[in-house]
Amino acid sequence: PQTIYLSEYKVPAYLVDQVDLRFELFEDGARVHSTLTVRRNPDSGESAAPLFLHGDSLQLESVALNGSPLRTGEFEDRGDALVVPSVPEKFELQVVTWIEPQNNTRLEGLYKSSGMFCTQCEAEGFRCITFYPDRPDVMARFRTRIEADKSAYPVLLSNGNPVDNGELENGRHFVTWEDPFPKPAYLFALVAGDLVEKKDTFTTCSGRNIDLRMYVEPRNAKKCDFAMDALKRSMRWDEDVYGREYDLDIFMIVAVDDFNMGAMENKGLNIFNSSCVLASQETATDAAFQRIEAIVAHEYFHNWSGNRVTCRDWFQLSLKEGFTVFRDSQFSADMGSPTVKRIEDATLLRTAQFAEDAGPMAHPVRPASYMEISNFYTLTIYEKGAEVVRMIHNLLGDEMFRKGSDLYFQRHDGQAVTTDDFVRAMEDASGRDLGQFRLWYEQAGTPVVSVSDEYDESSGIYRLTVRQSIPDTPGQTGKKPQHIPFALGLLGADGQPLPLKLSGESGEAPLERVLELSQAEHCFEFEGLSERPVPSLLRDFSAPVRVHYPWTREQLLFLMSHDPDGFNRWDAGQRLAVDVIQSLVGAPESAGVEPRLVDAYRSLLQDSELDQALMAKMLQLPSEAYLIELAEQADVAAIHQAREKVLGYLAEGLRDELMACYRRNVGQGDYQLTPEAIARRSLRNTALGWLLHIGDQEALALAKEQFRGADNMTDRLGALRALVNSDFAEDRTQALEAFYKRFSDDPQVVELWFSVQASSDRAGQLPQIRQLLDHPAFDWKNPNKVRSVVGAFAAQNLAAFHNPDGSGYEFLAEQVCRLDDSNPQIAARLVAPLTRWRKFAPGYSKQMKSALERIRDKAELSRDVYEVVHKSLA
Ligand code: B3K
Ligand code: ZN
Repeated sequence: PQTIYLSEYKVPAYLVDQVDLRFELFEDGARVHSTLTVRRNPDSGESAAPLFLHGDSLQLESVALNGSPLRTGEFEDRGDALVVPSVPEKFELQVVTWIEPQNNTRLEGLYKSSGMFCTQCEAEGFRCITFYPDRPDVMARFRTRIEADKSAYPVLLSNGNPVDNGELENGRHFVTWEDPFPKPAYLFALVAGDLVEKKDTFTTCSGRNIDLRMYVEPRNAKKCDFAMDALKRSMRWDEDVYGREYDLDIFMIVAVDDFNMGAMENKGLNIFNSSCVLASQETATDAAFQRIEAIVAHEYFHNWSGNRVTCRDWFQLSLKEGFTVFRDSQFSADMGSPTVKRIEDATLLRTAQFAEDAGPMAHPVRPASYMEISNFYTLTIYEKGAEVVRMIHNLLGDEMFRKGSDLYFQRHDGQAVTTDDFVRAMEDASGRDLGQFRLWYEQAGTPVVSVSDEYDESSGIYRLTVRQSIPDTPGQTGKKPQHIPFALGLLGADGQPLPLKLSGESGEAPLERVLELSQAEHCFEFEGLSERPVPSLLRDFSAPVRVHYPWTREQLLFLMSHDPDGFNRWDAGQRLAVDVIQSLVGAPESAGVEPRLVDAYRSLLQDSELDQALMAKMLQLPSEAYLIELAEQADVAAIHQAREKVLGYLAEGLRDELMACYRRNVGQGDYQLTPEAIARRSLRNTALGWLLHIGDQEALALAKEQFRGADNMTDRLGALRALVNSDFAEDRTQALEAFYKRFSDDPQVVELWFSVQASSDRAGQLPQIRQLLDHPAFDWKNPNKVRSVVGAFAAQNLAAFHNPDGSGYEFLAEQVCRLDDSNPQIAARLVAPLTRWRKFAPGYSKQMKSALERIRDKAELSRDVYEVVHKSLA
């Protein structure tokens, strides 16, 4: 496959002003009539360039230019492109293609999902529908007429506003849609199906009434309310916080079962993976509700950050994704607990994005090259990209940042632009120089910030030396220092915050400050300190970096109970737990667990003043995945054992406190989704899980009771998970059977049922995983099912996946090869756990590598899998 380079970007030779589409949908295929109004791009130097249109898996039926059919020789059908060597300055091109949505298993372009037609065009799916300049800097107005059998497909949807409809012969009908906003083809969408309609309305800040619609299969009609409300909250929030009003008269959301990703922001017609939009108290966990709220908001926010202002090319993907993830994280923080949201975001970043940034697929937030763009919808583009925008926000402050975003939207409305344009708008609005800051977009790798300190009692000066370094990544060495906002505070022995007065400063000293790092090394001198302070570093995770400081366990225990920064309070607990677990990795069985850890968790459990949502987070031990990420040469079995040992020791030592915590937090009153109620459920289910982990009989009885009597999925699944991860084998089997029986007709709950087993080292050993693949509810064509078994096994059931005999790797290689033919995007994502082979102890890494080689040697590897496997082996 070919590599595409940012440095080779050229403006399009031709622009499209108008696209007229007519879809004839049938059971054995679809005919697509396209009329493009094209003109030569005045900004392109090439005057006699051929017209080049992308295509993929299309059967060309006819081409005409200004109404005259083109003859052989006047155009070239290259399979992946249609080329017309000679065209006038301005013209109309008519192209008719035939496609087979019913056989489309890649789920790109137009395909069928449980009997309905739907589309996914980002990034390059539109070329699977018709020949087109399928690049985001070509923006056109779309008019779309859909024709289909009326009884099978009563609902026909596309972007924009409906402008016409009517009856046709043979029981067919049509609807025509017109989207007044010019857009790139990746935002095109079409849906046809037998769907029920949920209606609502929203009045915008300027008083316009917007029709809100959700379209779902009839069996899901009762699962729409939460998403609809979340949509209205998002619309209001974007007006209040960013001054962004919705622009069409109608906004639609459709749920489909077969979808490669979470959801898609098509203009006016968002399409969602069912699991990211449908929810009810009985079937969705708290985590699912929160995910749905965040994704509904994310897709809605794209209407401005992505659709009105879009990307010039796919190297700029983080322009819309990083900014929109930042926006949705602000929204979620406002809707719930800001500290908990920050903890969750940082956990994902530190566990998964740092791992990506340290692996063979590491790339900058604005990559310089790619083979397959689908492989670049990554944690780096999304999550690190959001952190980069967050840092700009923190450097500029709320008000200047808002001025910058206003300028960005106003200056670039209707344009396809670059991350540099975004930064420039922020600079122009605020007057700040973000020159060095731009390196965050260009350099890959996670900066390491190493801090050392000394205190001079006689002068009262505390000296902090801060060094940054950025590790080499594939194709990038010798990196320059970056601009890092580094928030910190200093605590006195009594737990009080101390003033941060830099030498030579006058006036009142703040109790917290953001140091701006720009050089490889800085030395900061704080004066007027009568005691040696304990530093609280990188507060609220002010930059996506690794911080190294030689904290003692004493200091971590102190910060865990005294740091006024909630994030760092949690982080101190994590660092302490990591330190304790790491010291036991590979240690003899007789090695003891740090007793102060039990004491710390005991005070936590007894702290009635602590925010319960924070407490719930603080009780979670660092995950195996995070411990692996932190290790030099990960020995998975040893890490697993050490973590289990600590968990068992804590649960034994805190048995009574955990039982009390459970009883204190059992359900009272109605199911609510407030941070407090969510925290209570989290606390009781954590307590239950720990107690079952040590085989507590009383807890077993409570778990069974909760499992049977729960009025919501969080508690039912919490009890199920605790049972599944316990050694009560018989109760585990019974609960799994009962759960399946109860929910077998709900695909989303069945996915939960699959993943609870696949991610458990008790219920998810390889032979059991193979049985799940043979289960009648499993379906290779449905990405959610594949993710809930194969994905959960490889990413969450680490002890089983990394079985020292290599069977887990072999298994994954086998499934990747199987999926590569039907759905390359999903196959390429599943490879990820193997790509980190260099990170593991030799016994593991050798076998991981040979599993990768097995995939590499498969015949006719897709471009998606090819890129990931070859880069990982390089
Ligand atoms: N923009 C889409 C992602 C599409 C991915 C296509 N491979 C979802 C989102 O980020 O909102
Ligand atoms: Zn997005």
